[in-house]
Amino acid sequence: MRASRHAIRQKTKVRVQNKKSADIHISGAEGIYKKTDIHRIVKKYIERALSHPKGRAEKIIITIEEIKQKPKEIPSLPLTTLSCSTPSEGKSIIRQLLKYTGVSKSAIDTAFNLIKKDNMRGAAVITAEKGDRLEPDRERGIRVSRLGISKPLIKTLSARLSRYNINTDTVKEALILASKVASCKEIIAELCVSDDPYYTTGYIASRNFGYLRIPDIKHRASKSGGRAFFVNEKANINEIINYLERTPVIVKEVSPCRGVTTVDEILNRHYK
Ligand code: PML
Repeated sequence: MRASRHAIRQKTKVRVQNKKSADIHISGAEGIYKKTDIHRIVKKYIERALSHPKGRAEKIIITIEEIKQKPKEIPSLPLTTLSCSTPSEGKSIIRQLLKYTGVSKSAIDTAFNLIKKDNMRGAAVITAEKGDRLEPDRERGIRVSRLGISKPLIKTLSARLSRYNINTDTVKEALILASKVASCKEIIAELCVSDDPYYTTGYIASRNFGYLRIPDIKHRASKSGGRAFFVNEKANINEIINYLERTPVIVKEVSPCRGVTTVDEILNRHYK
């Protein structure tokens, strides 16, 4: 589901480059479901688009596609929340962690500059060393699609997140998406800041340290946000796009979810 509203009507200051970018993204949702669940899920998606904190959607596009290929099965990334209380602390945590995964300062700067703007659509693909962007259509970016979690496991995940009071669709959907992204061999790490002005928790994720939530990564009411995938210098962008946008992937195992910890504890656990 993709829900949007027209920029001009909302009187929101956006950089209108062409007709396509005149729409403000309100909400997006994806999933792999059994046929019998379709009606329930479509209703849930429509309700979400019509009552979103970013505003009521004026256009809702729902695509339902039969998947013939057996989905690839992956585990979810282990989830932890980092102790962080200001955007500048969040940025410094991100720099520290990404440095350990081999992402250069210039690649991180490219990602922060993109996320700072409030008109980013899909994810950017950035090479970890030189900081070059690889997506063929920079305005559209990459849209991670065909992903889900098996029905019995959604209950397991909900129960684990409930222990830390974070059992929300936003956390579950972001974790499932990050788990698919991390299962792409060419991707070293992901950085995500929500474009929802009222959602100030972001994350960084990688196969090395899992899914690390970063509270207060941006100031409240800030419209900036976006996703960046850091990849090997010689990564094949077509293979990445084919995997992220078209290969069905389903979470078949839930990894541990932990409470709040510090960045030093993560670095000690994974890199010392
Ligand atoms: C989004 O807006 O969908 C991104 C949310 C990222 C963080 C989710 C979390 O709280 O873990």
